[in-house]
Amino acid sequence: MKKIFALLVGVAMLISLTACGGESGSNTFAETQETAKQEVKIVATNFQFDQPEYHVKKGEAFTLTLDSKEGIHGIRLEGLDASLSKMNNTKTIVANKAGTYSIICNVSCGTGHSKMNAKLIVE
Ligand SMILES: [Cu+2]
Repeated sequence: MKKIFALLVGVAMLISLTACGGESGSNTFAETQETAKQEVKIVATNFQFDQPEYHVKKGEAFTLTLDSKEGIHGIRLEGLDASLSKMNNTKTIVANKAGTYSIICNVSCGTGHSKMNAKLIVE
């Protein structure tokens, strides 16, 4: 009887460990072929993005577009494998998880480079 109980505990622990591992391994954002329902346009100048935060809905495809109005900038979004640049400036993405994710400039654009950051909030 004790052996069965120990076995059950062991199996339960294994299941919970596997569930945790699966979650941390998956990306928050993925590129998609779906038609976008939302649009996030980030306008970059020297040396800031036009808004401190941008909002999207979880599970709804959105286009993320970088408009470099002044200077050359790029975008690195936390949880997305790809990045945006001046030449490759739009992507359709879907968010799988709610949360707040950082947006930073990934091009060494000048003296204010380190101040170029914003947040993407998935609701
Ligand atoms: Cu920069």
